[in-house]
Amino acid sequence: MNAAANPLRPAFLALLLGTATIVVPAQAETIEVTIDRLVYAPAEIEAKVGDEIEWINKDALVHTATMKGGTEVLVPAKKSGRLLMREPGSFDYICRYHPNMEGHITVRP
Ligand SMILES: [Cu+2]
Repeated sequence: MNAAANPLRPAFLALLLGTATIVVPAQAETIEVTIDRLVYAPAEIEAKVGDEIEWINKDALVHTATMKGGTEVLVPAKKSGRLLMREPGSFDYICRYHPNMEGHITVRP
């Protein structure tokens, strides 16, 4: 029997939970965009600052998500690429190699 240790346990758990609450910030999300046959789907997405966008490339071709203004994510064939959205704004992007591929991200504060 370990009766002496039991009264300490709830306090220990409360301490752990309290710590977790401090460490975990506002919940950030990962928003997935599939690339299939040279199309971003969905083409229009909304995110919050701190969210990540993940492009999942189902094609056997390299694609990119290239924002006007410079930021570029390389999305290799059959792989994925991620981008952390650090600022609010409205961003158009295209694929560097297939400029008729177009997508849009709205990032809210
Ligand atoms: Cu492409």
